[in-house]
Amino acid sequence: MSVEFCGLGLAHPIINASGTFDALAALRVFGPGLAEDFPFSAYVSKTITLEPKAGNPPPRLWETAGGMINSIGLPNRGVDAYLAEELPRMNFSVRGAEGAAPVPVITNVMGPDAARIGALLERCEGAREISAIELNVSCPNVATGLDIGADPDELERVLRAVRGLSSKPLIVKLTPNTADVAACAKAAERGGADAVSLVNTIRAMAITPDLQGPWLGGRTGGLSGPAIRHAALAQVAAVCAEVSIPVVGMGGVQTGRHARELISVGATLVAVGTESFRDPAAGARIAAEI
Ligand code: RRO
Repeated sequence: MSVEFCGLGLAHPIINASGTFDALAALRVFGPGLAEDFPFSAYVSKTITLEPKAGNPPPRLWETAGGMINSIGLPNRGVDAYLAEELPRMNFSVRGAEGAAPVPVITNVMGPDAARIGALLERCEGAREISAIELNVSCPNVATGLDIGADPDELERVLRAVRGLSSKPLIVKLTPNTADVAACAKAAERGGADAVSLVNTIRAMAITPDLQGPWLGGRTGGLSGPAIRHAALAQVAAVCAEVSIPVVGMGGVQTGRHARELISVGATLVAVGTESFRDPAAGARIAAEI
């Protein structure tokens, strides 16, 4: 079951999708038992930005057939508070069984341009608790307004500009909201990514019951859960066929069988997201089912 990923030795191939499992909240709610038997072999943080962000106005969630749409909008306290206050506690809370090494922490970051992404990487560089960086490129570019990760040329340019600023393994979290996700994955590889992860959520909208307009405060959001599993599988397979770096596959995984399907098309790791909202111990169950 153990797997080597970007130089990290992981106990099994199941990690969490960014933003779907809060290790500190889990410790508060479920007590030390969950921390001692952490469901994932590595812990991926919610996306962190350079400056604090309040997030989108409510409502932020819409439950739909076989999934949900979220429009959370990146609420976070900014990288400095994350490094000073959250990361040291997180490292403790995801510690494995008594005497075992802590589960590696992968910090997910996002910025609207190379300068701010570079600053995030520089800030994270000194934090020895961070084992790897996941760069979320589902972020509108300040210059073009298009998501950085949706345009292969722009993605490669940004990655080349920032890659040298971090010595940590760099995972690029690709967006599915693009014409050719495999072209974006290849651009990430050329730009210096050590791995890619996909899929993020698929852009979606919900309308209020009285048909007066969008339900979500952010107007649109991201669809996740079983509803997107087969779309995700197709994108993961397309990317695995084109890159030689490792791939983290995700999208609607609920069972060990679903995880094995992603592994069968070439994924090295599988991330569990929406299912953890239904069952916070889903990661451990899915790892056991594999
Ligand atoms: O915070 C969010 O609303 C959010 C982010 Br940054 C993301 O990458 N994917 C998602 O579904 N929601």
